[in-house]
Amino acid sequence: MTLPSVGIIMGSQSDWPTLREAALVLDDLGVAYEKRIVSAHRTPDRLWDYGVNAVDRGLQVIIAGAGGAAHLPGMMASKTRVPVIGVPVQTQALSGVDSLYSILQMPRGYPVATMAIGAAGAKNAGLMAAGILALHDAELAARLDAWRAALSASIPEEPVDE
Ligand code: RP5
Repeated sequence: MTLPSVGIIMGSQSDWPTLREAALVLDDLGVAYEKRIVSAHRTPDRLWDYGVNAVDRGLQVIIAGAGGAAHLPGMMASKTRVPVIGVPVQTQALSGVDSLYSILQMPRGYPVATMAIGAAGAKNAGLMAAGILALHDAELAARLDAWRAALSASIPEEPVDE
């Protein structure tokens, strides 16, 4: 079995429809990942264990998504030097601006690479993770280049009436 290079973690089951966008693009690119529910508030011990063991388990990138008081990405960044990509999940009350600000404004010393709010951010998190891994994986780099070229080629030159 291929050991996962990417950990996709989220604060709740309710975040999965958003974070699945990251998983889908990693599937497209042939990148092994694992997915876990790890909540900064509801399962702090699980968060601690995940962060402490991330390097030894061979994780190279962690994608962390959460909504509202979204402390998961920042707390994970405080527990491991594995790069953390944060995905602000869109919320009902504040449209995800709460999630965005919670993830974005890290104190110096403990960075989180923060994506856009919602599904687009999750998909870009997957692509960002693949780009990091592709620095040392020529076959993945070729797949990512092809993926990007296909997206570019799919964009029509002219708009049409819908
Ligand atoms: C956060 O609280 C989670 O990341 C989720 O976005 C939000 C709401 O969680 P649920 O009440 O839907 O489980 O911790």
